[in-house]
Amino acid sequence: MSGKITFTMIKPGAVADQYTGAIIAKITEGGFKVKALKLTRLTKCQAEKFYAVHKERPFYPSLVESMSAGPVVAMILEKDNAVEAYRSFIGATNPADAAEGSIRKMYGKSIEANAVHGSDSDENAIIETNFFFNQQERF
Ligand code: FUP
Repeated sequence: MSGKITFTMIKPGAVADQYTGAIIAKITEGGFKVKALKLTRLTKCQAEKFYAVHKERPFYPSLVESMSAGPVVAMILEKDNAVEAYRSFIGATNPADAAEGSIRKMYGKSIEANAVHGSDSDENAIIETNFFFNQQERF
């Protein structure tokens, strides 16, 4: 049985480009309910931890740099089968390959600056929500 919760982050590039409002509107129109939300900034050390699974990859240093370059909007989203539903909603990792009308196609600039993060499993959704939110910040 798939979980009802996923974690997303509007990445620094999209926040800097003032896409926050449009992206949140699209997410809610897509039937995802916002259960927690904050504007915050990852330290370099937090970005390294968040993307630790990619630490041997050539793009890791640049990814860590860009993810800690400015504020992000972190959210917990609720929907049936949330992880899979949200990943399909935001589109492929590379905006160039993402479906027309998807968030990454509309607001992503490159595979690294791809507008939003979405958890890739129920297990990671729990880890990632705990990374950003305490119980009092969830509704
Ligand atoms: P996704 O789950 O769609 O976010 O994609 P991945 O887990 O494959 O990638 C994690 C992050 O690494 C994404 F933010 C995109 C970034 N990335 C690059 O910057 N370069 C690459 O070649 C692949 C991924």
